[in-house]
Order: sequence, then structure tokens, then C-alpha cells
Amino acid sequence: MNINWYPGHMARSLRELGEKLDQVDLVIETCDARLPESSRNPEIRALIERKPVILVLTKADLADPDCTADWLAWYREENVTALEVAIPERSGLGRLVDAIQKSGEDVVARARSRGLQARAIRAMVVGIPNTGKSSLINQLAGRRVARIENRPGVTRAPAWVRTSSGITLMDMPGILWPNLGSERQRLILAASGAIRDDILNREEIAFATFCLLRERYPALLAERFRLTAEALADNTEDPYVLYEKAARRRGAVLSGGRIDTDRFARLLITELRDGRIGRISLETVSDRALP
Ligand SMILES: Nc1nc2c(ncn2[C@@H]2O[C@H](COP(=O)(O)OP(=O)(O)OP(=O)(O)O)[C@@H](O)[C@H]2O)c(=O)[nH]1
Ligand SMILES: [Mg+2]
Repeated sequence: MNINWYPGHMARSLRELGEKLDQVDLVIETCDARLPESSRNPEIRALIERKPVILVLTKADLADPDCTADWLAWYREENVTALEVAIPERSGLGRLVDAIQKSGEDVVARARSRGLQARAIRAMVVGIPNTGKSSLINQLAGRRVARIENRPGVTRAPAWVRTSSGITLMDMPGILWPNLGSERQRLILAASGAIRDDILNREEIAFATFCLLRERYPALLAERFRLTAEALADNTEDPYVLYEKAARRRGAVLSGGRIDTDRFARLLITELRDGRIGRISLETVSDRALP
């Protein structure tokens, strides 16, 4: 990884997050349901610790539902308020609104006890890039206020958005941290689409993803890449040979007959991110113990 990748605007956004924290009653921290813990920025967590936090596992429609259920059970044990949402299916949003209202109850109660009219609950939506913060805000607002794109780094400045349910939300830019965790964590973060593709080695990410799929989702891998179950189960086969076979099956071949490694890496990563290989989780609860 390029050591000098950490952009100045992220450091600025982190500072701004800290400064604006006093303006909100609670924080909605988004993470990617496919890799919940690895997609949580420790620097953001340290800052928001002093506020009530609701952890939202986004893109649950792309994740393995069994893994997501395990994660939610684990967060319950850890006393973390966590829930899953899937924007395309509009699922989980009602529960999120309830959780926000519950968390903001004392703000409203305090205002009432002073004879004041209850003001809107204010929440800040934070997290790493491309985890669906702006999508979540648009859904809760019921209109397209924030810009959304499928690439990291779309939101560049904090912005307040009013919703009809008595909640005002602040959309924040996605923020990463300089070392991005361990090698394992960096690879799955990159595969998920949280890091700009030019920062890490695309072929390395694609091959690591392929190996993870082979181990955990062999049936899905076999189907999408036209490999036989026997070939995938054969541990004597060099995984790179299998990877090349998959590339050939999908037509990623140069005119001389060699594998078009760049094209295949792009294809595999794109199909993973679009959910075309299937519902895949890149991190299980027990993976936390791995380096
Ligand atoms: N499948 C699926 N895609 C989602 C979901 N939520 C967001 N997306 C997609 O993820 C991409 C990023 O969404 P944004 O809302 O722009 O993410 P963001 O966190 O605001 O990103 P930054 O502003 O770059 O930090 C877009 O292509 C969204 O359509 C979801 O629940 N499921
Ligand atoms: Mg955004």
C-alpha cells in the first residue's frame, strides 16, 4: 500500500466531526454489514464515545443473512445498539427511526420539563466512505437531498437534513484512518469498495477475495465462474491455477492466450460489489480473532 495515501481532507473531516459533536444528541455510526468490525474507523469511535451511538449495519441485502444475524447477536452481548438496514428493500428504516427516537427521548423530555416546545432530535451520521450514509439520509428524508454514488468520497462537507419524523440529521463525509487495520482487514475493506481503487493493488484484492470465496462460498463461486465443485474442493491444486481457470471461463483472455489479469480482477470485484456472485459476508464474528 502507498504509505502516503491518507488524504488531508479526511484529517480535516475528522477534526470537523469532533467540533460538531456538541451540536448533536446522538450519533449514527454506519458500517458495512459484510465486514462490520473492519469497516468501523477506530478514530471516529474514539471521538463519538461520549455520545449515545446507534450502529447501523448497511447493505444487509448484499451480506450473508446468517452472518449478519451472528453479528447482531454479538453486538447485543457487547451492549452495542446495532441494527441492519437494506436501502434497496427499504428494510430496517422503521426500526432505525424508533431507535433514534428512543435515544433522543430525554432531549425531548428535558425540553418539556422546562416548559419548552420539544425541538427536533439531532443526529450525526458518520462512518467510512461508501457505507451508505447519504443513502440512509435520503431514505429517512423521503427525498433526494444528498448526492449518492457508488464510489468512496462522494460527500465532501457536513450538511444538515430535516426529516418529517422530528429528526434532523447531519450527513458527514466518509472518513478512513491511516493504517486501515491489518492486511486481512485492508483487503476486505478494499474489496467492499470503501477505499479508492487506485490506492491498493487490484489483482491482490481480487485474488484474496477469490480465496475467501473458495473457502466460504464454494457453491456460489462454482456457479458464477463455471468451476466444478471437485476442482474447488481439491486442496492439492494451486489456488492461482484455479483463479486463472476462472478467468478463462469468464473470457478474460488476451489475444496471445494469456490471462487478462487486470480485466479479470475488475470483473470479479465489480460482481462481488454488485451482489452478482450472491449474498456474501467478508468477515464473520470469529474472524475478529484473526490478525
Ligand atoms: N445494495 C445496497 N447498496 C447500498 C445500500 N446503501 C447504499 N448503497 C449504495 O452504496 C453506494 C454508496 O452510497 P452513499 O450513500 O453515497 O454512501 P456514503 O456513505 O454517503 O459515501 P461517502 O459520501 O463517499 O462517504 C451507492 O451506490 C448506494 O446506492 C444498501 O443498503 N444496499
Ligand atoms: Mg455520502
